[in-house]
Amino acid sequence: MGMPHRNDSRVPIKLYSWPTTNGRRVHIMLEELGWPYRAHAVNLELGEQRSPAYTAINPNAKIPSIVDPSGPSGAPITVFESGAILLYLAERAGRFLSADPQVRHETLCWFMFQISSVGPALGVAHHYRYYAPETLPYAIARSTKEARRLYGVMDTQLQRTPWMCGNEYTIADIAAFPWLQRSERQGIDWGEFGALRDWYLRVGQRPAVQRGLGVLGDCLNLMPVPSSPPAPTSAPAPSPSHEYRTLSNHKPARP
Ligand SMILES: N[C@@H](CCC(=O)N[C@@H](CS)C(=O)NCC(=O)O)C(=O)O
Repeated sequence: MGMPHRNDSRVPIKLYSWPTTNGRRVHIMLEELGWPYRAHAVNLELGEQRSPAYTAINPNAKIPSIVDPSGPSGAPITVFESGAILLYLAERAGRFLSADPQVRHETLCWFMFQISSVGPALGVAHHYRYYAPETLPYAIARSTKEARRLYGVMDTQLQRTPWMCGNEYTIADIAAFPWLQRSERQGIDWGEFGALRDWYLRVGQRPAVQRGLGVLGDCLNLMPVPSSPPAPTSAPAPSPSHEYRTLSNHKPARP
């Protein structure tokens, strides 16, 4: 039996996130669904992801997470890991993942490829090329080679199909898009990947994707720049009045 669809569109989902690649996967999905949600900023620059209040939601101390007050059994459910969240929302909505068993499993191959290969590998290239405090030629060469190989796998697929898996836009497309937004930090020349570039431009034109990219976007401008990176063990205690700063100027999606 499949997951019961979520019919109670009056109850907003709580989103705990920050405008990063993995966060944006979920921001885009929520905007695609058009369900009401409330976005709570977990300020990664201040180490809020390591606060006890947040690790009670996500024991892995990373964004994104959601709390759906109206879970499949009617009780609230907490879901963390961007892949698990996309799958949860797709199943609750009956959208962006076909119910046809053959198509569903073909789509899950491309979805899992995004979650387990593309995201982590592009993240590593991004790190060594952009954030590493020292230049490590071997790490840069190896991670860039793998990033280019993965772009090639996606480009070959998109020469055959309009979307990441077949004729429909699915969670495999949503999982991929935000990571490819950082191509310049991954050593990628889009000229080598024409079919993927066309797909990228098509996804980027979707109104829900554009709205998703704006979710919590003001955080990056409003946030105070800390003088030094937060120490791993000294996360700030959550404020007693509200555990997460909810941006007053963030407008939740329309139901
Ligand atoms: N596998 C996790 C990865 C999540 C992740 O790495 N999130 C990053 C932001 S994109 C994060 O929270 N970083 C903060 C930290 O590592 O302390 C997912 O897909 O949700």
